[in-house]
Amino acid sequence: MQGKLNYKQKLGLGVSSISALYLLPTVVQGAVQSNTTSFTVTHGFGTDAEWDIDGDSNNDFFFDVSSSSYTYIDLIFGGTRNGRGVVRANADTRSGNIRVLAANFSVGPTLATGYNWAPGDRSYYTMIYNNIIDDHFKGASIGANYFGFRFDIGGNNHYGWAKVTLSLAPDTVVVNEWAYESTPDVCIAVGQTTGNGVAGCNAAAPPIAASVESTTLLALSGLSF
Ligand SMILES: [Ca+2]
Ligand SMILES: [Ca+2]
Repeated sequence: MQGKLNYKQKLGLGVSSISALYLLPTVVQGAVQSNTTSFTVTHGFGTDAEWDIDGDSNNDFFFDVSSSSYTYIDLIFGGTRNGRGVVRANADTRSGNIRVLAANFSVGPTLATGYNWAPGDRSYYTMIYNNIIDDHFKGASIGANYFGFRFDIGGNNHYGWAKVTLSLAPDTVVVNEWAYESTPDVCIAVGQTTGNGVAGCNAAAPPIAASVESTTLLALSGLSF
């Protein structure tokens, strides 16, 4: 009797253990976390909006809408918020630039050649200004645009992407969806909503590498012969 009970207990433990194993890759090792809870920021209605990317009640970015007669919608990070930057191109020399990214662009600690992290060196990053898409939002157009971001969780950088849809008059930014890697310092591909990111993916091989001459890659990797 005691043995049967133990056996059942063991069976129970076995099932629990198997369930735990299935959960482990998500909980312990981390994975891409996606969110499709869209929200709308529109000028004319005074709709400032905080953006808590990971839902930990610590705000990460902030969409600031002007309350004056001229219109703007700015993305703000840093300060008391946990946002730590957005991806821009090296060619974007103006402070406060954001660069629209193509699908599968790899967002991580290091970026593809020609890109860098826009630090919190400016208090605001303008997306729309007075019924035009602002020159700071490089490559953006009316409709859907993707950008890369990083933010802090517990003292570590996490990487992600967001899809925003822009429209004008009334100036509007709809944050359609976003995703981030729950493991610090792990890359995520723009548009990726499931699976695991790849640690060190950018340092090893940025997505654009396939079109780069191998000799260039060797040079970029610092190898010499
Ligand atoms: Ca947060
Ligand atoms: Ca405001």
